[in-house]
Amino acid sequence: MESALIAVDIQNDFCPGGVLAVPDGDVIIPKVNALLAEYPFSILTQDWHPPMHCSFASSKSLPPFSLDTSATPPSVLWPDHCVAGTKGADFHPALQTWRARFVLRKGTRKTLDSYSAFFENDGVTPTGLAGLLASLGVRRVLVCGLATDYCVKATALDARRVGLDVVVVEDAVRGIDANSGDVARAKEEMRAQGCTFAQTSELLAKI
Ligand code: VGL
Ligand code: ZN
Repeated sequence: MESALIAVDIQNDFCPGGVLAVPDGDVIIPKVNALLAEYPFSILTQDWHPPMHCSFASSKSLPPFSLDTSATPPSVLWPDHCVAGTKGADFHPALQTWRARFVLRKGTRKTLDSYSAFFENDGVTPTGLAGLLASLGVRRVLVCGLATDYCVKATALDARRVGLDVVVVEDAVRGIDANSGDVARAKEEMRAQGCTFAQTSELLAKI
């Protein structure tokens, strides 16, 4: 069965030193590089927002990490992050981006965020990734990257929704865990929707 690797948002702003740093976000990079070296179908996603994006707390004059209750569904407001064309939006320099087949930018519209690599946050606007994978005969995706409780979860759940087998690479994801337990709950949700979990070493051994 054809498998594709999806490496979610391994960007400076989500790594230590970035404005929305995921604890130990950079620790996964050697594992992701090893997977990229072995899986010829690979997609890097890149959170890529215009200035004044709807997910930025500053755009709504609210504090970062507060809830935007005017959005449907209510959504977390973030510090300004991954602004298109800035250093924070670049991939982490240790990520071997040259190995990847595709780069998918998401969250590029000012008024609509996109956590998932498959659909924007309205749940219906496709990014095109499902069609791309279908046209390549890909039936299974391995999901790694940042952050477990947001974009990794959304990507894994939407992959299930479009009928793909999903393996979450457990040692190659890290989460924000803004409220303690978020990561554990995200894993439970993914498991409940039929995602399986594996370690990088198992996936490399199986090739
Ligand atoms: C993400 C928050 C805001 C992520 C992206 O990549 O998980 N989280 N934008
Ligand atoms: Zn974002």
